[in-house]
Amino acid sequence: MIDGLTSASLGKPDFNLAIEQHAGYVEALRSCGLEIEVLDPDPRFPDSTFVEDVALCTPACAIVTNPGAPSRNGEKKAIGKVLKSFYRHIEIIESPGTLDAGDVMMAGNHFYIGISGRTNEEGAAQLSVILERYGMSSSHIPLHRMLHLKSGCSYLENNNLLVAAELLTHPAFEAYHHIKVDPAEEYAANSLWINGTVLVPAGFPNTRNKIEGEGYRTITLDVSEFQKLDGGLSCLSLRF
Ligand code: CIR
Repeated sequence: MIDGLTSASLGKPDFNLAIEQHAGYVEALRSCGLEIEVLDPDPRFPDSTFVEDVALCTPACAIVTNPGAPSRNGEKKAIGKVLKSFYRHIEIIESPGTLDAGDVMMAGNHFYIGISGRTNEEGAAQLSVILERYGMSSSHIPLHRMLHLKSGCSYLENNNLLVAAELLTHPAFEAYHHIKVDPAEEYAANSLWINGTVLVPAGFPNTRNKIEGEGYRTITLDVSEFQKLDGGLSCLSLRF
């Protein structure tokens, strides 16, 4: 992972510390009641720890994506095999469509799809058609500055949206109650709701306080080594 893609200017990750932080993440998910399957490392792909990007897991089907970064595209092969043991229906996004599932936020039966440097219009359109076939709806959100849609927002269920930066005033999210993330804490916009508890990255106390102020229990996790590669809490797992 020390060779992973990054725009963060935070230096190279410390591999051993990353392993420790990852173990803490797995433990936190487990403590929220999840059953965990930890995949083998794939040294061919330095960004493959960000497993969220290569598949979208919905209640009805899994969709293997077509990751937009050339160095990550090959990650999709291995995930298809893993998902076969969990899903009867597996769909795929095909070129020229590209899609990273970090650009997809699920809110009930509706999916928001960011159009980003990784996810193009064609990829988003393919995903919308697939979702519709399984009775789910979607809308597209063009992004200007963010790596992925979920770099700037997280749905915390109960109509609560944790939201930052360019998405704060986006009309698509008007109906949600906004929990606003300060510009200095933007990284914490990627927090993770699991069975009523919210996992929040360490070092962003205002955001954690705001989330707790809405009545959620939180778990704070240090994921500094993943932040160095632009990755957040949601990116490190597929949840279904
Ligand atoms: C990348 O640039 O693809 C990785 N270094 C970070 C991916 C983060 N994933 C996510 O936001 N879902």
